[in-house]
Amino acid sequence: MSKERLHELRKLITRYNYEYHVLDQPTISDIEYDMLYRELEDLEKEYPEEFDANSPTQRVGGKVLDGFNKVEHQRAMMSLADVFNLAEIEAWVQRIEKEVGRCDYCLECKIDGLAMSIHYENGHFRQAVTRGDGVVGEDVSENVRTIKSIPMNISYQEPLEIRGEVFMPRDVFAKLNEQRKATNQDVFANCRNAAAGSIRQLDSKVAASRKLDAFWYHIPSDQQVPIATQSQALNWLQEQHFKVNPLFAICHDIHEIEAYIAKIGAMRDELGYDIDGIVIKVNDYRLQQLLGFNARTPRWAIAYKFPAEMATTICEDIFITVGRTGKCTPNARLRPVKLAGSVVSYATLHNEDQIKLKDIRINDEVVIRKAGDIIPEVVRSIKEKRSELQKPYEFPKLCPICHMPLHRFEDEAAHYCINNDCPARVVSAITHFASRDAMNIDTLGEKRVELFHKMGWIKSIEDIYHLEDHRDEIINTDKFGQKSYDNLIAAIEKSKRNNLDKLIFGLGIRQVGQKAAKVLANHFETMENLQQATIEQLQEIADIGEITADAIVSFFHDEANIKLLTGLKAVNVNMTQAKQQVQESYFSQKKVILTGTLNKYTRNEAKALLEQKGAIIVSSVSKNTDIVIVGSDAGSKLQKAQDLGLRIMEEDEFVSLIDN
Ligand code: 1X8
Repeated sequence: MSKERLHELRKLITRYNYEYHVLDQPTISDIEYDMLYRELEDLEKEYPEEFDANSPTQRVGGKVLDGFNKVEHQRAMMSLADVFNLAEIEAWVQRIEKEVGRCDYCLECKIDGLAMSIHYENGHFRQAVTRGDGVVGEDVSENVRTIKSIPMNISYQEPLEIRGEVFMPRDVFAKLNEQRKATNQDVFANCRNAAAGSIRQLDSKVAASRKLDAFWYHIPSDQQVPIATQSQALNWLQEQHFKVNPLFAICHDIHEIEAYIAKIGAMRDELGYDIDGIVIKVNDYRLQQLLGFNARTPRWAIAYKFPAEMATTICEDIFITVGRTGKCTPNARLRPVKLAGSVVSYATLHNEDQIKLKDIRINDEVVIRKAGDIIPEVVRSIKEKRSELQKPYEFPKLCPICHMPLHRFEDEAAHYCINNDCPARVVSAITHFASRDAMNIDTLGEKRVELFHKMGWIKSIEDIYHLEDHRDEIINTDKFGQKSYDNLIAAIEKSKRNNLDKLIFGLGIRQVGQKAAKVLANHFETMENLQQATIEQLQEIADIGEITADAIVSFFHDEANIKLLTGLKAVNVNMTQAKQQVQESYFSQKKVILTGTLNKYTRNEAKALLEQKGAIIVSSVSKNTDIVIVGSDAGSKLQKAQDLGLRIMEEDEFVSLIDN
C-alpha cells in the first residue's frame, strides 16, 4: 500500500514540477507541494529497495566528482554561421531557394547559454554532455539532473538524443551576484558565464543551488522520432514535456523574417533570459538533408546576431599587444564602463590605419561597441569634446616586449614583430598549440604557459614534450602538486595521439585556420607529404588559395619550423591522419543501417568502421536497405526491418565480419 503511495507520489510530484517549471502554471501551493515531497522522502527512507536515480527527490545534487569524463558525441555538435544584417540573411535565403526552391523557415530565439546534448534510454534520462569542441564534450549529467524543468522520464521509449541550451535566468543571476558581492566573491560578468561556471561545478549540490534552466530545440534527424520538420520537432519536444522556447515561428519569406526579428528585438529586454540573436532554419528536414553541411556548420541554418550595443567612455591609454604571428594590435585602455551586461576596460583599435582614420587620441572621449563574444572595439572618437590636451597618436617603432624594430609588410595594415624569439610571440604560439581546437592539452592554459616560460621550462613548443625533465621543480611550484602534475603529463601524452589536422592547426601557420588544417590533413594524410608540397600542388586543392599556399610553403622552409617538426616526431607526436582507406569487404557498396546500442563500439566508431569497409550508411529503413545491424534496445527500425524481411545482423556477427 505504502509502496503504491510512493510511486503515486513520484508521479504527482513529477507532474507538479512540470506544471511549475515548464508550463509556469502551478496548480498547487508551495506548502502542499512541500508536504507531498516530504511524504515521498519519508517513504523512500522506509523502502530503500525502491531507490530510483530518476525520482524527483534525487534532483538536489549530492554527488561530488573529481573531474568530468570526456565523452565522444555520437553525432558531431555543429555551430552555426553568423550573419549580422538583413542583407546577409537575404543573400542566404536566395542561395537556399536557388538550390531547393521556395521554402518555409523556422525562426527561434538564440539563447545565450551553453549548448548541451542529453540522452534518454527506455524513457529514462541517461546522460548530459557539453558541446566541448563539438566532437568530444564532458559528461555533466549529475549537474544537469538538478535542472528541474528537465524531465527524468519521458513517454518515448526509443534511444533519444536531443539538444538545447542551458542558461541562468536573469533574476537568478542578479540574486547570485548580489550574494557573491556580499560575501566578497568575484561576481559573474553575465548570465552565460554564471551558467557555465555552475555547470562546471564538481559538487552537484552547488550546481543545484544555482537554479539553472534549459530550452530544447533540436532533434538530430537520423533518429526514429516521427517528425519531418523543425516545427514538428519543437511540438514533439513539448509533448514529451521538454521546455521549448515559445517564441518560435514559421516565416515564409524575407519580409516575415524581418518582421519577426523586429518583434523579438523589441521584446528582448523584457525576457527573463538573455538572447543574443535569432536562429533561422530551413523548416523541412528533407530539404535540410539536401542542403547538407559545410566543414563546421550546417548550410540549412544561420544565426542572426543582434547589433552591438554601444557606450561612451574615455580612452585613457593606447598600448600594443603582440600575438603569436608577431602581429601587433593596438588596444585602448578605457575608463571602465558597462556594456552589454559586462564591464569593459579594454577595446581593440585594430591597427595603425584605423587609429589614423578615426583619429583616436589618448584622453579622447570614445564610442565603443561589443557584439556577443567579439572583443569590444572603439568605433569613433567624439571630437567635439576634445581639448588642447589630446595629441595625434604615434604608432611605436619598436616591439613593446622585445624592443626589436617593428615591420609592416606591403599590402598589410598590421605591424609585425619579426623576432622569432620575442617572448610574447613564443608564449602565445605555445598557448595556441595547446588550445582546445589545436592539440587540446586542456591543463596547459595561457597562465601556465606564461609561468613555465618565465621559469625557462618551456622555451618552445617542443619543450612541452620534455616537461618531465622539470618534474620536481613543477611539483614544488605554488598551487601545483603531484596530482596536477600527473594530469598535465597525461594530457600531454594524450595529445601525441591527435589526428594530423589538430597538429597542423596547432603549428599556427599564417592563413591556416581549423578548416584549412582539416582540408590539408585529409588531402596529404601525413606531415611529410604536406612538408614536401609545392605551391602549385597546394593551390590545386579546393579552398586553398595562393596566399595560403605561399604561407604554407614558407612555413615549412623555415629552419626553426623544420627543427620543431623533427623534434615533435622524435617524441612520437602523431603525424598522420586516420583516413578511411576504403577496403573491399562483405559490406562494400551495401546500404547499412545501425540501430540500438552496441557493446563494443559507439555509434560513431561503428559507422567509421563500416565506411572503411565500403558500406553506405543510411538512416532510415526501406526495402532498399541491405543490412540492419541491431544492438540492444533496438526499437521500431528493427520491427520495420523484420516486416520488410531485410537481412538482420546481430552485434557478434558484425564484430566478426569487421575483424576479418
Ligand atoms: C545554438 C542555439 C540554437 C538555438 C537557440 N539558441 C542557441 N544558442 C535554436 O536553434 N533555437 S541552435 C545553435 C547551434 O546550432 N549552434
